[in-house]
Amino acid sequence: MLQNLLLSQLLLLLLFCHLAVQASDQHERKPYIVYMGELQAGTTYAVESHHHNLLETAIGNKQLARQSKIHSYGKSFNGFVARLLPDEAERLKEEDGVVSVFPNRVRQLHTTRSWDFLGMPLKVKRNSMIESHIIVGVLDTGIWVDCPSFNDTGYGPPPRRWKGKCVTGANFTGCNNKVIGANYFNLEDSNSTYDSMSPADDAGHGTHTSSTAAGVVVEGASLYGVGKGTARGGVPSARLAVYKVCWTSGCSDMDMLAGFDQAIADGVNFLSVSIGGPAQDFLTDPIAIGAFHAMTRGILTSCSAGNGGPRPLSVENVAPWILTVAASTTDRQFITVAAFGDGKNATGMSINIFSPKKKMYPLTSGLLAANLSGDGYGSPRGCDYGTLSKDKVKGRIVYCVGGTGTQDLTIKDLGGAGTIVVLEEDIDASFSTVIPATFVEASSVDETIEIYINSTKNAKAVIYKTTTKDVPAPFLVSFSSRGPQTVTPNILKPDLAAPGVDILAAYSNLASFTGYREDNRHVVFNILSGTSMSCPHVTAAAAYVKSFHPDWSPAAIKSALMTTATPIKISDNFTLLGSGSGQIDPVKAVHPGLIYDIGVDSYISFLCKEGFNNTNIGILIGVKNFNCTTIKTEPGTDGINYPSMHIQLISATDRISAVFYRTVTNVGFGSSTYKAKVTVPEGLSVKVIPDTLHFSQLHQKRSFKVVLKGPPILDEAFVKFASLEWDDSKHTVRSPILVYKPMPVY
Ligand SMILES: *[C@@H]1O[C@H](CO)[C@@H](O)[C@H](O)[C@H]1NC(C)=O
Ligand SMILES: *[C@@H]1O[C@H](CO)[C@@H](O)[C@H](O)[C@H]1NC(C)=O
Ligand SMILES: *[C@@H]1O[C@H](CO)[C@@H](O)[C@H](O)[C@H]1NC(C)=O
Ligand SMILES: *[C@@H]1O[C@H](CO)[C@@H](O)[C@H](O)[C@H]1NC(C)=O
Ligand SMILES: *[C@@H]1O[C@H](CO)[C@@H](O)[C@H](O)[C@H]1NC(C)=O
Ligand SMILES: *[C@@H]1O[C@H](CO)[C@@H](O)[C@H](O)[C@H]1NC(C)=O
Ligand SMILES: *[C@@H]1O[C@H](CO)[C@@H](O)[C@H](O)[C@H]1NC(C)=O
Ligand SMILES: *[C@@H]1O[C@H](CO)[C@@H](O)[C@H](O)[C@H]1NC(C)=O
Ligand SMILES: CC(=O)N[C@H]1CO[C@H](CO)[C@@H](O)[C@@H]1O
Repeated sequence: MLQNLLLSQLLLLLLFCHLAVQASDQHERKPYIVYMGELQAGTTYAVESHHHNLLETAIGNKQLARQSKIHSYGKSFNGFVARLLPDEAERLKEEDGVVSVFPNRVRQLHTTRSWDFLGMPLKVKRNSMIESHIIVGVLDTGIWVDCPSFNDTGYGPPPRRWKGKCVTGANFTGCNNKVIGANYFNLEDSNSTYDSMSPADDAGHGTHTSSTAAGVVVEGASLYGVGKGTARGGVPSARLAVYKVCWTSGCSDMDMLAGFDQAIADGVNFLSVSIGGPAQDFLTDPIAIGAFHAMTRGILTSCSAGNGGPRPLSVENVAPWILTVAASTTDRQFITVAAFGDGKNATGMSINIFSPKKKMYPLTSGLLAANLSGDGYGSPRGCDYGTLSKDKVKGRIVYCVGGTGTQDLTIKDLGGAGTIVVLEEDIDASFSTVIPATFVEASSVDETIEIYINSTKNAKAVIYKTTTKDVPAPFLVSFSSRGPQTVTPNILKPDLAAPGVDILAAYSNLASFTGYREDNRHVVFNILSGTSMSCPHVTAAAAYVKSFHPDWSPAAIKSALMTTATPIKISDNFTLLGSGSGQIDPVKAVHPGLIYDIGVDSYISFLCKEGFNNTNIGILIGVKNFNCTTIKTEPGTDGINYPSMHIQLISATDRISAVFYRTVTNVGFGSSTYKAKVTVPEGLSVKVIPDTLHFSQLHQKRSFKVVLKGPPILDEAFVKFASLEWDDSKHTVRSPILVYKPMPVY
């Protein structure tokens, strides 16, 4: 209240002493996004002047209104960005045609063998002609075109449909027939010295994700000999269009929306977005908004689920029209062995490209190397920054217990020769280190190492270069974000999982190998982990499915990937809340048998049921006087025809009672009969009515319902999971069924 008063006073001042106040006032203004839904047909020319009029009304001054506007969207949806005071933003919310007004926020990136692991060998059956007409759009940090993964030898000109541009600039000289488009959006004009004002990839992230999706086949790729193999994207014939929306400062909402606006208009078929922020209401979430408009134009958007795991409630990018991707492990682990002077060994994880130059190095521990007059916070045992004494570390390998997991940087600073770090948590991904280093799980070492270090002035150790080891897979990796989601609780998110651990792919020559500025090593390929890496795998898998079924809707492709996925092994009660339908199987997804299709109208009726009002939905879809009561849902479905089934109980003592209405479309053989098979845990009843579906021809639809009943979930577990499989002996169409009981709040 007080703030409002103050602001309206400011506004009054503004009217009277215009010039004097303007400068400081402009400084107070922050960028807001004014989102205005679908473009009205035939009004494109008037969009900008309409934005100016709205701004003038809200700000009350024509000149200031013009100065305040940063950008008009209007290629694929309507809206603009302007510097506003909070009360001006409030006023704009009330204007006709405005869906939402929200402050610009900055989001973060969700930082090859993976394709063989997914059952897609190099010689997999392809529709290369059609594949080469598919354009994969990537919203990320840009691209480094001049690397082997984007060599366009043998590629014809871009598909005729392509309307995009190749914008050149700092460190970016042009595109080719592989990377057919490149653009960048930096609306706030953050002129950081670390950012190239062009589509050039200063960070390496965008080059990595782009090449994972659609890089060409490169033999003998490796990172300093580690992880040697053939690097390739999932759809090597497809084209790439990159939209740089992430900068040193992060990825801002307004830049991302500009990327979506452009990419949709340019004619991409898929969008891959390895970026996220806290899940929020769809109408103020730029990724949900962008992906919605993409969906209405037949473009499927895949997004990373986030790296907030294993914490529950951490899943991001949860809109039902988005394909939300978790990260799973592959069957190859990068391990780094340390050997001690007493003959013992410890095996940890890291990507250590350094080969030892000596047989052994002097060894000490954080405790022994503590700087007693140090002023650093934290513990010397964990080798926390500022707690160690330089002269006791120099030239030595330091043994650290606990701490931040970034000890290699600290020890390098102090002139150390390496570090062996023991961590309490599960370690299931490897990260590049700036000096020889390995991260060991506490459970795999004992006190004898510390006793050895204490027992002699001549303690020694060596850290070997990283090697690979075959391991069982897939598992859900610990960092991958988990549900339950809170925005639309009855839709299971993430949708599925794909490899996101230790992925070898192309890298930018502008970025340092470890991403640290002090590091001046550059690599052509790099190994990265994150749901950022799993997202482009799914984008490519979707493009692969489309190359066999060019007419399928985004939801049909998504359904095919979900119902053919391999369930992830349940390792705890949150596995399903973190991996959805399971790990993608792209080859199987080409022949799903049945699909759960969802048309634009179904999404709209879903929004109606979720309580979005007629006015806002009308603007969103560009229909005047829209009324939810007029929208037809798929016959036989009530709500959204989602390929997974999920409810969250309101309270812990609720009985389980739910009905899911679904409709499947036959895309397998003309005449077929599918039988329902359910797997049910104790204390849950699942009835499928009818439990047999007869099809006499292709594209026929059949509806059924799934009735869930059960007593309250009284034990400690907060989930009950079942599954439904429609089986015609040639296809298995699988949906997870998950009931979640709210966790007790302590
Ligand atoms: C691209 O690939 C072709 C054929 O494999 C090769 O001859 C050429 O040297 C490559 N170009 C670059 C820039 O690597
Ligand atoms: C950004 O910085 C560069 C180099 O310092 C300068 O040439 C350019 O004009 C700056 N751009 C803006 C918009 O300030
Ligand atoms: C320790 O690891 C090194 C390198 O892998 C190996 O050569 C050595 O035999 C191992 N020693 C023991 C005791 O396992
Ligand atoms: C110990 O810490 C103090 C305070 O930060 C610092 O001045 C001193 O140089 C450190 N000593 C060594 C040997 O690193
Ligand atoms: C090793 O020595 C340090 C420093 O004196 C001591 O704090 C630690 O408890 C010792 N560790 C073992 C296992 O004896
Ligand atoms: C799920 O939680 C219950 C109760 O805490 C426990 O008994 C069960 O083992 C858990 N399931 C898994 C797979 O961890
Ligand atoms: C729809 O919701 C917006 C706010 O989200 C509100 O301003 C508007 O008055 C509502 N319209 C109707 C018809 O309820
Ligand atoms: C929507 O349609 C229903 C049924 O026709 C009608 O009762 C209701 O008043 C309409 N709502 C609006 C906002 O026009
Ligand atoms: C790798 C590379 O080409 N970097 C260039 C980027 O642009 C700066 C400034 O023009 C050059 O100094 C770098 O060599």
